[in-house]
Amino acid sequence: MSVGVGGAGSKLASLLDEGQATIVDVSGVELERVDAVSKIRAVAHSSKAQLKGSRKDPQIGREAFQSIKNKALDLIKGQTVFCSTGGGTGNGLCSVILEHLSAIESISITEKTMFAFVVPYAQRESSDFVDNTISFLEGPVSKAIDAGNTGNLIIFSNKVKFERRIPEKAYNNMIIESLNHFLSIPTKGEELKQLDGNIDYEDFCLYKTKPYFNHFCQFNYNQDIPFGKQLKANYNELLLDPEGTIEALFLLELPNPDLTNSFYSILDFFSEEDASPMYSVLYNPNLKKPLVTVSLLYSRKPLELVEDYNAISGKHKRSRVKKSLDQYVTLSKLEVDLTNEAEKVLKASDSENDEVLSVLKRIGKL
Ligand SMILES: Nc1nc2c(ncn2[C@@H]2O[C@H](COP(=O)(O)OP(=O)(O)OP(=O)(O)O)[C@@H](O)[C@H]2O)c(=O)[nH]1
Ligand SMILES: [Mg+2]
Repeated sequence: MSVGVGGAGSKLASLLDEGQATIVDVSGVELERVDAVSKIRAVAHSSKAQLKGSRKDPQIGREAFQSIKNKALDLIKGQTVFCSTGGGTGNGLCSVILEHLSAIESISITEKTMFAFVVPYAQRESSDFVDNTISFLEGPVSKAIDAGNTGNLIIFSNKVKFERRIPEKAYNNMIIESLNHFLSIPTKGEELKQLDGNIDYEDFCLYKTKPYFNHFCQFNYNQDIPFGKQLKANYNELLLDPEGTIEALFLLELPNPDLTNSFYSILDFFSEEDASPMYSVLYNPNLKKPLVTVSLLYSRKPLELVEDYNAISGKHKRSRVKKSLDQYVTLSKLEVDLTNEAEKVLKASDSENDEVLSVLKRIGKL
């Protein structure tokens, strides 16, 4: 069973569990809108928040956590938690949850929680969403990775939603469909005839408890083309790209049992990557072409994680640099590469305007 926290989190959890999820929100209005077996209202100090939620302020979500502390920490054990990183409620409540998990000495495997986050697309969404996301990734998420007390962490991005103008409901369906490709791996093993390898429920559950980022994707596998090339071309566009695989698993479904040895070239690929995967090869007579479902577990340091996120929000950062330049100098007098120079400094540091200013001073433009 999954747990949805905040607006986006609640909708996604409800969709995955077909209305059987538990949802948590400070806004009573948002709780009413979503189907769930259990609805938990976290109480914020201000009455405005009870009506309108945290209004993009994670501090309000953090404060509201106190009212559900014991319930929430119990509820998430062994479950999947969904939240967006941009708003105030999901971000605030999940920040405290992650911090609590990070402070625990160790957590038993059956109590590990998998997290699925939705990050905003900075080129279209508000800069508050972006700033909240960066603090969330740099802070609570990074701490949780270091502590190793979570299960897999999955980062969905709203990039494709905005770029292709996909309605929210349809996009949420895409997210859940893609997640189900991964989650249904052990079920398929029970339904279809096994040809080679095996991933049973225990193996799969253990895999989900590893404290790494999980990138999964599914595509038709052509054994005449190198597997690595196909994998890269078919990375899941709803997720941040993976980096440096630590562990992996794959399920290969074949329309024809004669093709069984085709999985060896997938194993070759992973052995070159130094990650020996768990795998399962099944006969699926309903398919026309071989279908492979792959999951890659990888780790990121805080800075790299934010860089991954910034890679999908480059233009936004650039426009922020431009804004600070506009504020302090007359752009017409500047040389073109000034923005680049300022950007380099921005990349290497956290603070913004002061650094930009000091660079401008250094190169004699102020
Ligand atoms: N994919 C997807 N993204 C959503 C959905 N609802 C909101 N978002 C995104 O989530 C971010 C906003 O977070 P919400 O989940 O609405 O906020 P919240 O956690 O309820 O917090 P507050 O409303 O500020 O109290 C933005 O980046 C939105 O684009 C949804 O149904 N699907
Ligand atoms: Mg909300």
